[in-house]
Amino acid sequence: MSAARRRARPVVAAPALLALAVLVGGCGSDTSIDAPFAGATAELRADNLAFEPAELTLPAGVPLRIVLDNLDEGIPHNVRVFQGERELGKSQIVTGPARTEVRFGPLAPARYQFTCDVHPNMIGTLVVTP
Ligand SMILES: [Cu+2]
Repeated sequence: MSAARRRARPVVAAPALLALAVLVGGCGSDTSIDAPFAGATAELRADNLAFEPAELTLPAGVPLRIVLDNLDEGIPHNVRVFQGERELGKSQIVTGPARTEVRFGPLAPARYQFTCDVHPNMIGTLVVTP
């Protein structure tokens, strides 16, 4: 009886370990840029400690994505999208040259902001149009 219980334990534990491995793998990788995306994408560069362009335009009512191309060699950047105090999404911090992305939305037409968590002086405006 007790032997059967002991054998049963790993069977119970295995799915939990597998789920954990998938979770950790998903957080650590940044392969989602190449994954299919049904929505609108804006391309953004981090160049010489500034966002280029400083203003992005995306449409309302669809899933949104900003792909950040960090051109600053050896310098970490990311992009975080927010409206007032509300964070709408943020990418991983990547050290250039490297790319990352943030997916968020859909959003209502308005002006939103984006920044870099490493360099709060890097700021930009996202205009979501009707
Ligand atoms: Cu930065």
